[in-house]
Amino acid sequence: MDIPKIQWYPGHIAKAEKKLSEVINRVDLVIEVRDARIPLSTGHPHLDKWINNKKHILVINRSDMISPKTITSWNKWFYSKNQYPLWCDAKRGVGINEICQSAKESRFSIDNRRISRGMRIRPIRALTLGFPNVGKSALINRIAKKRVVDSARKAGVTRNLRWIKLESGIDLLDAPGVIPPNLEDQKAALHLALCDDIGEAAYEIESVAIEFIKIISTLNNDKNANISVKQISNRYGVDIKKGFECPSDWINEAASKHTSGDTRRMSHKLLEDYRNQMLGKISLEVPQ
Ligand SMILES: Nc1nc2c(ncn2[C@@H]2O[C@H](COP(=O)(O)OP(=O)(O)OP(=O)(O)O)[C@@H](O)[C@H]2O)c(=O)[nH]1
Ligand SMILES: [Mg+2]
Repeated sequence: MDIPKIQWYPGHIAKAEKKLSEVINRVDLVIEVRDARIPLSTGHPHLDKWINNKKHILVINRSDMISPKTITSWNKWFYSKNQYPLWCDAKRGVGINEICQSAKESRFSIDNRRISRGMRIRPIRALTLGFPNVGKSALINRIAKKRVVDSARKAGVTRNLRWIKLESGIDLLDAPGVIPPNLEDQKAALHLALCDDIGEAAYEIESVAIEFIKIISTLNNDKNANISVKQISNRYGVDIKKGFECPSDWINEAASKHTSGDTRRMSHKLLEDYRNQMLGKISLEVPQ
């Protein structure tokens, strides 16, 4: 891959990881949140260490951003690995009941274990864990049924650890997104950049836009990725298939139509349009 190296590990995340490591032993349940457009790249390489032998619920958020067909094929893929993700759209509140139900089941089994050991029952402690901007805080607000924590459209909104007490006997911990200090997998880093899961300061926008067009070109033959060449071409009045041949020429041509020839602004526009679903429900990763 010829894009400049993508690295992002802001100070607040380093601090948060340190604080997390201090409380992690007191946590009973980890609610892991991933991004449906990139369910593999948003799987944290150190997750097993965080979970240790705690209960674990895998939530794949932003289900509205990929097609139902892609979800079905991901489910087949996950089931074959004995993993059973719960899909949700935390923005609109879809799939939240199933997550609450699963958390309650975890609570019963933790309560029973404490009773069998002669221990007092207390609220269970659940941590929402995942990469920045995947929708952890939005999910907490949905579970709590009111806005209890900040949630907004950029990576790095949650800066501190914050406990939320729920009536259902569950204490939920909102934490900043975590990310490995070293983004060794640069393909995953590119996916994180495209989905706005890492800050823009971490990469050069034109190179990332060029890589985006190359990814679309590769995914174009995969039905699961749900690429609509027509929708993308019509939006900019420039055939995206030309971009498949030479991405930088496509950006130049689109820039001359839309951003007075400014290719940087055009690159930004293309990525923002993708993130705002103006190009359709495109999944950047598909099960292999
Ligand atoms: N389309 C869509 N948008 C979502 C969904 N969940 C969250 N969002 C939006 O994504 C943005 C980021 O959500 P947050 O809840 O702040 O994400 P976070 O994981 O807490 O981010 P950090 O605190 O930065 O780690 C917000 O603008 C949400 O409205 C979803 O399921 N679908
Ligand atoms: Mg947050």
